[in-house]
Amino acid sequence: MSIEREPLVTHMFTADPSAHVFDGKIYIYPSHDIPHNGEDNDNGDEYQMRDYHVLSMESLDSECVDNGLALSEKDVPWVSEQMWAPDAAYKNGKYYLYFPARDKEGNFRLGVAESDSPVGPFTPDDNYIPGSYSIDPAVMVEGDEAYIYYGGLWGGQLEKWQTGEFVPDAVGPSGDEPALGPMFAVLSEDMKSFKSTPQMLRILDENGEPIKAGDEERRYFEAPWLHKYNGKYYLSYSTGTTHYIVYATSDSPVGPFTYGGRIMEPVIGWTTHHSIVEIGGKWYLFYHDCEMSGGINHRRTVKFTELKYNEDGSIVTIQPYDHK
Ligand code: FUB
Repeated sequence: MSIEREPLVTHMFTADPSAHVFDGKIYIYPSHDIPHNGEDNDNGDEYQMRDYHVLSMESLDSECVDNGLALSEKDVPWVSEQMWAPDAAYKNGKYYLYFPARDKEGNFRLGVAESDSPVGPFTPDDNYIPGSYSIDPAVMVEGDEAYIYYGGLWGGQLEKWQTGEFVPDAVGPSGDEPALGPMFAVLSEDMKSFKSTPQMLRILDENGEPIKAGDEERRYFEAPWLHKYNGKYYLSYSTGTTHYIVYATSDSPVGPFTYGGRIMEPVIGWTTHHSIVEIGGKWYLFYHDCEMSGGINHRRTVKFTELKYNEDGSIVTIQPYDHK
């Protein structure tokens, strides 16, 4: 029986799934949502995660296994709280877990941890990646290079770093001003620092103009993901306030990207966050929603569904509940 569009695990709440195929097996790196009765706010204070568990599947028809504790907040010296959406990468014979969390000053930073196994346990570096800030790291390894993409608005603090320094009361652009984009850097050979100065990716509209901050149906909010299909780079992300997963394409992993369309309509719950991966010659979207918790924003559940392309490379929009 297919578990497509069903919760991958039900014994804990999981979100923000970054899926990969390592050595022929499927691994999913999710956030681990913790149930509590606190209020939701625009700062994301309800997302109180403290550790990571890696999920794995032999195939998309098989049981999804929770491989236990992979990394805990208490083992990372620089972290104060809120271990948000992670990603993982394989390079140099090692597995690397990238994760955002608040440092001791309350600023989100990106950390890295290493393991010989894709399911951990992971050993973290003592400090965050120098020069990193904000949330939602996504790493793409291509040949000898590894690229990291990251950044999210509001609770993710991206708009507070526009000067390169943290400005607590800074607000993002609005109206016709160009929207902020995700940040991007090349990773060092050891995968633990930035080799290039981080830059903001540009996302353009059909006329080659930057997507505007007021264009909330298309502008970047959080949750970047990069994948390559038929020689093109696809940057996909969440639009946040309008709750879409959308994409933009480029001939280069560093852009500029041109807006392409919508991948998924809103799911139950405020956030939407995904990854895209090829498994056995087909493409899949891993995502989360709050259906299992009856719509509680910080009690999310990871699912997957097939993602299809049209002949021209555009992506067919997914209606998350049209199978019900
Ligand atoms: O899980 C906490 C935050 O919610 C993530 O970092 C965002 O992408 C959103 O899914």
